[in-house]
Amino acid sequence: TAPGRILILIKPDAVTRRLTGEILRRIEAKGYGLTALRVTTPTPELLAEHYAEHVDKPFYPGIVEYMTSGPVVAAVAEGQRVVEGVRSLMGPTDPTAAAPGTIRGDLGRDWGTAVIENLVHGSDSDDSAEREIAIWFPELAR
Ligand code: YYY
Ligand code: MG
Repeated sequence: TAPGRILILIKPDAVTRRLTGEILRRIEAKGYGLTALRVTTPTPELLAEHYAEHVDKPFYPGIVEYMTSGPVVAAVAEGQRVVEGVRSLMGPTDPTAAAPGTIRGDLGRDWGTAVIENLVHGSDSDDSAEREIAIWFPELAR
């Protein structure tokens, strides 16, 4: 079957901590290929689209503050079952609870901030991936 695609964001905490290479290394080492890569500081408007499912949540203002605090690295990776594979590599949302061996579990912790700083975003389904790729890389929209 055709390879899948996923939108990955290396969030500002990870970029600031110089973990971009380490995170991309893990994704590449598992065998996925990068097909797009860009450094950008997102606008609140772009974030409202990206986080449409969260805009009404109490932690949303914290998301905007966090995600506009510095540059993010946006990437598209592809491969068979890449959404499942990258989500597994990332680990669950809370880095304190994420298992060792995962990106969030190995590299993240609770810093006492209002929003969970967890280093990385990965689309949670094939449909989410296509929606998010169209937001961050309009030239790659299908
Ligand atoms: O997909 P994932 O990043 O693991 O979590 P989501 O439920 O999509 O939430 C997106 C983002 O929002 C999460 O990475 C941190 C933040 N967040 C939070 O700060 N507090 C929560 N209770 C839930 C999510
Ligand atoms: Mg999510």
